[in-house]
Amino acid sequence: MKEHLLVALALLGVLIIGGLSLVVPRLRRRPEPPLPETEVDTRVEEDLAGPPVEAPEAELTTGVEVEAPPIEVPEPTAGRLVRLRSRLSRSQNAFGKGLLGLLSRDRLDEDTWEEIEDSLITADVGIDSTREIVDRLRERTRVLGTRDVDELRTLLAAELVDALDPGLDRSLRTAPKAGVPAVVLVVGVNGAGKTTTCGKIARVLVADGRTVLLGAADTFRAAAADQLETWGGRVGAETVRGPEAADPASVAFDAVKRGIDVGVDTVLIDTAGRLQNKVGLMDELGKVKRVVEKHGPIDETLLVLDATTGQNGLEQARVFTEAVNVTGVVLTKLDGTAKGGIVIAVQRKLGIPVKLVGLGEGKDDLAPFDPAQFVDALLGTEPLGRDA
Ligand SMILES: Nc1nc2c(ncn2[C@@H]2O[C@H](COP(=O)(O)OP(=O)(O)OP(=O)(O)O)[C@@H](O)[C@H]2O)c(=O)[nH]1
Ligand SMILES: [Mg+2]
Repeated sequence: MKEHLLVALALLGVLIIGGLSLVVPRLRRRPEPPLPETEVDTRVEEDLAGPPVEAPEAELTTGVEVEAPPIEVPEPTAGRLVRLRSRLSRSQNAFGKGLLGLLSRDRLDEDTWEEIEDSLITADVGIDSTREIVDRLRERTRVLGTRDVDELRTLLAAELVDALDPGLDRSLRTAPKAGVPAVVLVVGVNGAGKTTTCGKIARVLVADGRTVLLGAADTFRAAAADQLETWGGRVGAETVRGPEAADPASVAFDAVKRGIDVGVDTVLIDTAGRLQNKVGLMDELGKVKRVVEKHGPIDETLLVLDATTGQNGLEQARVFTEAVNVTGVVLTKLDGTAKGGIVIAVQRKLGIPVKLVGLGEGKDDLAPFDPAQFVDALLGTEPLGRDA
């Protein structure tokens, strides 16, 4: 009986140990499931974070601050308009020569004044501005009894400079305020030269010792962000971009946020110029503006206009001024048109100062606009002893 009891106890012991050996590992493994869960969570976050915008802080900061050897040092901006003068006068030569030829005629009769008017209109000065300029020139010529061709040229130059409103503030608001970067929004129709202009402005700022960040808010065209990044890369400026077809407003928002975080002086935002329709484009720009302004006001909104599109460009421009608060005009491709008078028409019609002019496809072919130097170049005359 006793033996039976011992055997039963032994069997019970084996059963208990066997049972425990099955249960304990499960109990031990129980804390494990959270691990794989955490791993999965992390991966999901990484997937969402996707774009390079979210790359580690240290790496990107380095990209902005350290000047690696291949980074270019753009040329200073002082005197650029003078340097690029030959470009301008090459395309304007006929215009300047024609005008001066007319002024040097023996008799300044009605026909001659009409011809002067015609050549100004042909140069895209616009009908209203042309009338004003010619009327005032006629009046001054009559009052002063001027016959000397040099004096006439000087009078004409003075009228053209006046028509360009030399008192307007043409400075670019690109300086940071209280440690917050200035934000510059660049808008315009497709092909006007927005991306190129963003790149050239970045170079100007870097040449002046500023730090710049570029925002690729043209998500309409896949190559647009690459194009901008190439410009930025040359001068060591970081480009914030979103995934393809991302919301432009959110890319612009991220760019400004990044600019604030890394402490650059200026954030330049490139936008798309083409959408399925004009209303869509304007809505999009309006949204970009509103969203960016969550960080604070936009300091400068530059409208890029292609000078070769002439008076048509003016109509397009008006639409932009209704969607965003344009503070300055960049007139590009002045090297490729004999219609430099468009500068006068643009300012007159839009009431917005032309701040910069594009004079070529080269990296530094962008100059601050100066009415007097511009008129000298337009007339193909020598600068009147002004500083570069
Ligand atoms: N000759 C000349 N060409 C220029 C000037 N500015 C820009 N371009 C050229 O114009 C073309 C269009 O320039 P982009 O900067 O790509 O124009 P965009 O407005 O960004 O165009 P989208 O992105 O398509 O809306 C390029 O081939 C530029 O090199 C200029 O001042 N002179
Ligand atoms: Mg572009």
